[in-house]
Amino acid sequence: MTRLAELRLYRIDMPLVRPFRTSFGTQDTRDVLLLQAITNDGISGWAECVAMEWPGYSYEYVDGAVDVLAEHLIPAAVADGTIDPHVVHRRMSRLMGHPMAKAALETAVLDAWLRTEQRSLADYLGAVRTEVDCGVSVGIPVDESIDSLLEEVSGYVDAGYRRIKLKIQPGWDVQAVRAVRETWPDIPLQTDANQAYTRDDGPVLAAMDPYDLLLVEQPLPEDDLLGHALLAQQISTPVCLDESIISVATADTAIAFKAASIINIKPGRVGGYLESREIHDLCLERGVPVWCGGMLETGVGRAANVALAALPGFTLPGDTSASSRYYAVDITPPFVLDDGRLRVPTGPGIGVEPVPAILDELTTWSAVIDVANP
Ligand code: OSB
Ligand code: MG
Repeated sequence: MTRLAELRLYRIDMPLVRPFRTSFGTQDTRDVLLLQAITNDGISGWAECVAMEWPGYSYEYVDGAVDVLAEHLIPAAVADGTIDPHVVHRRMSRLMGHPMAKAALETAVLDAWLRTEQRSLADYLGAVRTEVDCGVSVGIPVDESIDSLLEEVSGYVDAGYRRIKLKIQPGWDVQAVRAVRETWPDIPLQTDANQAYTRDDGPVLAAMDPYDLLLVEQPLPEDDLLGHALLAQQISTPVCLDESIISVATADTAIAFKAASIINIKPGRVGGYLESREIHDLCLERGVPVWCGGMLETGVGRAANVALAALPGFTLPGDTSASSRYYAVDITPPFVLDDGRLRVPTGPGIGVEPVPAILDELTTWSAVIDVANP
């Protein structure tokens, strides 16, 4: 019987092609935690933990993810060597929080299991597309100039991206949106505030209504569902939630109380691809459009996200950009945009793996954890 023999953790340092500034901070590099789940017959499952270096987007962060994985999640979920991702999911659900760490462990096991079964993640999740429409998330220019913004957006429009998302915050909002809309009257456009506004900011958010935005993402703090519902009554731009949606239950609540009419599904934020699929199914049933968010993933996380984005309810372009949007050198063969789309991997599991020499060169720390003592 196939069982898990060993888990390897790697931390890699990935320089971004340009700094990424949001309302919660600026990043120049991505400190990525990778998991490799190795079976007794030498098959490797791979996953990327999307926690960032510091708790700016959510409370999780890389050091914390390493700790909770090594001390709690791995011992609780895979000590007997199971490679059944549903068993791993159920066992981890008895521990609170830490969805990004849980998602990484579940996905590494899921990938190993699917490779053993010779089945692709896209097929397993229920993909209906062979390629997905791609958008791009544009940070706040470090020099806060509209010229820099237009230059960056221009590069993405030329590259073929099918939707532009502008990061906004108080002081960097209406002007930026107006400039991009006036330069590209027809491009699908949306904004993401990462919780930077308050319940009193209805007027400034309404000031962006004339620019034909697909949605505004997470304007208010993550715990303020009522605030989002009240805001949705004050603006005509649809409200989309990212940080607030951490589970099927929160998605159901947000929809029922009209706090969101569109949902960004990020597997790390909700604890994995199994939970992501359930949120997708619920939203499809409720007629709520979803799209696949991103966390500046390497090719490992990107491959799995692209598979998820191929499900039928993902009707809006995702933050599933090409490798070159983020990194000069990706750790997998690069994802390349073709007519504004990325191809869904078809190989077993997530369909890609790190190039050993590149992984080796970028690794700053690694650990081996024996998981099964038969
Ligand atoms: O809020 O969607 C977000 C990146 C890091 C953390 C949070 C977010 C983002 C992005 C970039 O917007 C998405 C991507 O291109 O990966
Ligand atoms: Mg977001």
